[in-house]
Amino acid sequence: MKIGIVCYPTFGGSGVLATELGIALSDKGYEVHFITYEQPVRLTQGFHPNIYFHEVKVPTYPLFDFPPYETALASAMVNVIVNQELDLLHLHYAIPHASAAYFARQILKKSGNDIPFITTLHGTDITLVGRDATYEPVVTFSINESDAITAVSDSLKRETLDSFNIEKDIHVIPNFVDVKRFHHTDKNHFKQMLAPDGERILVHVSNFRSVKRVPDVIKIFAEVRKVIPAKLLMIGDGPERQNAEEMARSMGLYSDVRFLGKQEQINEILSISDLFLLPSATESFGLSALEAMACSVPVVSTNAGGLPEINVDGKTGYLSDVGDTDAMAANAIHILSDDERLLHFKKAAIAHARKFEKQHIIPQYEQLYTQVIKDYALYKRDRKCS
Ligand code: GMT
Repeated sequence: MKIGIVCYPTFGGSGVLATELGIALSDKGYEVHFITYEQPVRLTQGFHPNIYFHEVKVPTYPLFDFPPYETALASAMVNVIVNQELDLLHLHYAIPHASAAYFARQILKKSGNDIPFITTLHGTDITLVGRDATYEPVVTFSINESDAITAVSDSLKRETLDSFNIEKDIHVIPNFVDVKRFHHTDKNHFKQMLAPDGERILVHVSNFRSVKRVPDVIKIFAEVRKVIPAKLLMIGDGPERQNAEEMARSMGLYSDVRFLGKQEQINEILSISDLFLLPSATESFGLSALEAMACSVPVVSTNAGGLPEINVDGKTGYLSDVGDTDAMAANAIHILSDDERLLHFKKAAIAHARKFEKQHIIPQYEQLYTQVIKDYALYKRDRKCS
């Protein structure tokens, strides 16, 4: 089977998941073609003989204030589908991937080269961006035109059905983690460098957008540090980073907070961490929290969106209302203040993360691909006959 994957190539969870899916499929022998404007971040590690990357180039012209990416993407889809004889397109993030795929398919129908497409909804394409009246009609239309729709959590499925007029079933296929890569490894020398006096290490990983409520991470850490010797590692970059750095400085915490920026070997950093903080305003799933749990790191998070589906309150960590930094700090202190309790949470985190191992989830995508391709072949046959 030849599959085209369209995603955002950046550090965001949807691009990460799409890339991990492509790698997993290629390991199983599928031919995978990524179509996007840059090499996806996680594709830079190692060579994968079954993976092809097709860069979408958007020529600029003095007339364009906004170069038309969607048009360039639809054209790239047409070319790759025809030249590589793809069987299926899998789009991650509705905007503008699903509408570009619809356009590409309309073009290909003229020559009979059209193929089915599946749209996977990841969160902000529904919860923040897609609902905006600027995009809503196109998002609703192109989701409905998809041959199958998947959402990464039950919560996101509910939210999509509540906010859009969706005429099809939405399959929930949760995100997954590659435990061969994300597992606890002994990096004690590294831990000693960052926490020389045995301080607890708290960690936050995100793209530092306002939805992540990064200032809450600093507030929680400030409370924890009053009670427990601790260090905080801030991984990633984005619009809220500078504000968070200033906050840490003005609160006198800077010597205990390290802003490490974008990192590729996140599993090594997670391996030396004791607690993951994710105080997001909304989170369809929280892939970063799942990767932390797979490395044996408990999670203190909000109860927003799909987070309760991965972080089990009182077992793998704790859930609190959005903005309740006092409760999140108290929960963090509870977990970190006792060695035995911490170990208990760590073990529960890893056990729960294993339920989301990639070998349990990838077959769900394979099954859906097979069904969609079969149904589309029947539809094309009927179209030809009529
Ligand atoms: O969280 C972000 O800002 C990035 C965003 C994305 O679209 O890349 O992540 C979304 O998709 C991830 C993968 O499915 C989920 O784990 C994240 O929870 C989700 N983010 C939000 O819902 C805010």
